[in-house]
Amino acid sequence: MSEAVIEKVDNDGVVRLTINRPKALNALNSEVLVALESHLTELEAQTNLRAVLITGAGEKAFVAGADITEMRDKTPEEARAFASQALRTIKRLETLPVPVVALVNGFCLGGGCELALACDWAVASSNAVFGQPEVLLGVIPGFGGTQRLPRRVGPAMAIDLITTGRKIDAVEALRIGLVNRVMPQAELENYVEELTKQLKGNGPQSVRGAKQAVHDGMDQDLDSALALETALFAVCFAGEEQKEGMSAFVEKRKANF
Ligand code: DAK
Repeated sequence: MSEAVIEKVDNDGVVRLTINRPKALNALNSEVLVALESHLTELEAQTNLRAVLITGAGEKAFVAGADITEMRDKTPEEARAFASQALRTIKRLETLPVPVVALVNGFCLGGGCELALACDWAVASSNAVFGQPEVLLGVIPGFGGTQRLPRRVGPAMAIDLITTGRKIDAVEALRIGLVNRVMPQAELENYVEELTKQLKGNGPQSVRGAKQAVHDGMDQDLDSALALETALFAVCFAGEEQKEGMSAFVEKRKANF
């Protein structure tokens, strides 16, 4: 049997998904997108889920884009179906109820950058390279880049990157707010382990509620978003987590969530 295009490892509720096409620099083809969506369907139903990590196999690339070989001969209708599959999969990743962390361990181009943009965190190795080079191929970004990139880095920088197709290094990606952290490749795994430990130490329902408030609020006007925050804040007081967290503070001990 051939190797899985997505490898899944579950470490006590922290699930790591690895896109496993290193010979093609983990380019996203239909097989990868369908397999990824199927894993996400399982994860949506997983009650002990605490965080999801997504990365690319090998040391060279996170994801070097949508698969150009597969796309080359598509008709407009086939291209639309391909983009719809990708948009649906990426949206499901974005709306998982727990933090999603992209471990960007190398090239992060086109559809790869669009995948990282749907994650809550992007942690990059210092050799990572980012870009939306679609215009060099005679197309525009088709996996959400024209919409999520300006929301992340602002419209001026998004237009710059999308219309030139220029590649940027990890330091520039950090400066423009495309990624949260940059570090040497050898330190990436340790950092992410610490990050997930920190996330796991916090109240799981609070972390989910905080993610929901940020994500859902971003699509609303400020007053509606603040009302949403109030509602989600109040819900915290209906559960055990808030009792434990605040009691632990008063009793000068570490909370046990
Ligand atoms: N697709 C398919 N294969 C890829 C690939 C990709 N995106 N990127 C790399 N590969 C393959 C290479 O063809 C090569 O395969 P072999 O020749 O060994 O069989 C292997 O990976 C290693 O790559 P290189 O030999 O090129 O490695 P280098 O270190 O020399 O260069 C590179 C690395 C990342 C600079 C280079 O591979 C590169 O420029 N790759 C393409 C990057 C790119 O342009 N990405 C954006 C793709 S377009 C849509 C609209 C738009 C889109 C999608 C849908 N709709 C409306 C439907 C567009 C999305 C994109 O992401």
